[in-house]
Amino acid sequence: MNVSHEENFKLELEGLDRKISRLSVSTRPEEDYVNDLIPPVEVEEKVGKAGWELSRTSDGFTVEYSGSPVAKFTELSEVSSDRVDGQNNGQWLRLVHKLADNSRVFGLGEKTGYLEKSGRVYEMWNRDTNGFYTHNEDPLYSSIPFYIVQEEGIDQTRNFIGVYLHQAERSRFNVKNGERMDGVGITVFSPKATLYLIAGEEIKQVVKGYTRLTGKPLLPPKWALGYHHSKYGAPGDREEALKIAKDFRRRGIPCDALYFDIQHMDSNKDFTWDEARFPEPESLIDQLHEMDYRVVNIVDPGIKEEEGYEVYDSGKENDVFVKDLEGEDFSGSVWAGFCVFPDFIRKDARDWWASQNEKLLDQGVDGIWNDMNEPAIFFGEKQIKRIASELEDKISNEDHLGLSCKQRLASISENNTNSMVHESEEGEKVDHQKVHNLYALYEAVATEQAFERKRPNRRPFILTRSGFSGIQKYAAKWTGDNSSTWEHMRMSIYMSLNLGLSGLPLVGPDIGGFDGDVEPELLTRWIQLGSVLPFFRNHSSLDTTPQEPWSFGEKYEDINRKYISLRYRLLPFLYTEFFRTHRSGIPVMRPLFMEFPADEETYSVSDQFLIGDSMLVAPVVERGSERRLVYLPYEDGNREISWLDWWTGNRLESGYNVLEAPLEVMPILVREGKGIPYTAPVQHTGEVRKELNIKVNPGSGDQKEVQVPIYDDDGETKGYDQGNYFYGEFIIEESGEGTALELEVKHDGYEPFWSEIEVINPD
Ligand code: MIG
Repeated sequence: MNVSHEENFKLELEGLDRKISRLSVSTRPEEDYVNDLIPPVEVEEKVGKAGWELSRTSDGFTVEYSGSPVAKFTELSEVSSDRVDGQNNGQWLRLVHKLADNSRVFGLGEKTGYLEKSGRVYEMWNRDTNGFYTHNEDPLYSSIPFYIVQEEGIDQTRNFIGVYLHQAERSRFNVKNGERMDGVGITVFSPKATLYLIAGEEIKQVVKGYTRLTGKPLLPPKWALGYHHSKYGAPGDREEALKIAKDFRRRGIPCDALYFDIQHMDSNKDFTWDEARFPEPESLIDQLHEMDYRVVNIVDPGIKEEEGYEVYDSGKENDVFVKDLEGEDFSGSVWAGFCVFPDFIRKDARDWWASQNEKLLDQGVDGIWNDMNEPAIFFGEKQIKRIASELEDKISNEDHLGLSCKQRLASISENNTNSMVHESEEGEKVDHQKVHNLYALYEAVATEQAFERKRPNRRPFILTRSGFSGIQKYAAKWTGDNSSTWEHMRMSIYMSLNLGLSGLPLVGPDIGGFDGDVEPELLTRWIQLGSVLPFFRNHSSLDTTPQEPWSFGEKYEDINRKYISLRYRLLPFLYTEFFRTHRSGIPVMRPLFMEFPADEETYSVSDQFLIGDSMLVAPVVERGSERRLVYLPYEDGNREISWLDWWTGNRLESGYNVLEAPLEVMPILVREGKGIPYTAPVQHTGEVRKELNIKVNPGSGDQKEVQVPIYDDDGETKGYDQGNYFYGEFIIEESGEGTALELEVKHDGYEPFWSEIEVINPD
């Protein structure tokens, strides 16, 4: 290992505004980084230094804002090593963001584990685990190199600092490991590091700042917030598709979207349908539309190498595929067999990809589901041939295959994208390492382009597995191949919260679990949880026990129906929250400490959460459990407030409470001073009820006024961008004379859905 020190670096600090600055650290400053393909930040550059200063210290440097330290860095070094990572021999840039002992670290995107991130190393490298993942698996499908530090601040106030590493290369974050690491160790496989520092008095401001840099989250079409149903392997044919569709309606279980996984294709080839099983797909989609369903089709990036397959031929002709080291099309094995991969980094390849996706939109498909886009490849064709011949050599020269062979075989999937070579817009070669983490992001850009061309005034729906910072502008994300275990259900809470904290709010797990057979109780508890998660899709793997809401008999079906219906009843609330998130970047699903930062106890609660700032949810995550210990936060750190039980109308007080939670109950509480707008049940988001209920908790104290925000628009078009939406706030006052309701209209560009309002105050 060979280390060069700080003196050899160029350091630059630029203030973008009062809250955000950019710190650039580089070696070989003369180098021209033409291959930087990461999308630029969205905040205008060089707004002016505005009080930001960089000062050298004996062991590093400090970033200051108007004379007060914001972040301290040490151990700036360039590490050239072949030990840091077998695949990336060469120069790693390293520095340590020093933190005080009592600091906390949050964020880092799609990560397992508790919300507070100390004690582990997290890697940014989009990766498919080839099957379900474990509780401490790392890395996973997407990369968001952004973390948030909470530290006692300079003015004795609590301070939050966000750090966004604006580099797409492989990077690692070693977070507070006792004496071994007294801060966040940042290592990036690049000769430079660009870090955005985002200061805020509250964590919300930091997340907001991060989404100013990387883009505000999309406003989903209303149907994307309904219940979605999916299974790998099903529907296997046209009849089964129609049967599932009818079953939901017949049983009165609401549902908005049905998914077609790879089984719908002809031999797993993108943009095809198996003609025998799915004749006339347009007419099938029409029929599903008539029953008020939306259809979402899976698309994998790998294109089967097969002459005569239109998509392959056209891609070949347009020369859009990623190359290998020899300059030929890179070939790797995935579901369809040996495949080639569009070079989404290039604009012409994206245009081409958009035109392929347009075919699905022409058939009437409503949403596109991007799987395998890390990209996940089982093995490269040349890679496996090389290994095979090596092994053959060994077999003929030795009588047994040793450890090195075993390791070589084990590393196949880790190394399979190593020999991919991309091309920049200027036609220069770009090493895959530099753009690996951007592959799915640029695929989403291309997919959105197809929607833009075909349905310019409609909001697109893209569901992605992989992604990078910025993906929140384009896609919803699910958390990949989990399994049907209680542990995974718990993990799905932390992971969804963590993604929200990292600027990606429209997220959710495979409800019921992907891998393995679900048990009835787990499915029900998970559907309860899903009913309030931002993205609510039931999905499971091939040949696993069916996990339809009715799969386990009436007792479970009734409870499942109740919670899927609850989802739909809550849509006025959820949709309002999504609009607010779209504007602010502050996630819909929030950890307790985001709303109650002064209440110390909230920092240790990972399995409860808030929707918006008003609804607290405490899902039951233990098998056989019929009670739930629930922590209800104090306002401002110590002010006791009342919390309204959604189901019983009882009022509880701040602190620990034990709630009855038999199988049909997932505890939900309404914060004092807040209210939740909801409607009567519907079967899909297109069905509109004219009554609006508002469940309020005016509390018992002096504060008797409740403010309830409400948003509505047509749910489909981009008209909201031109002002075609309604936004207002109900002001509800409780007094001896009864309930007074007022609607303060803040934006009046759309006729909202209700004609009757009922305030429900359980007292
Ligand atoms: O592992 O398309 O994560 O949701 O059902 C197989 C089949 C590839 C992985 C996805 C999963 C999907 C499955 N895919």
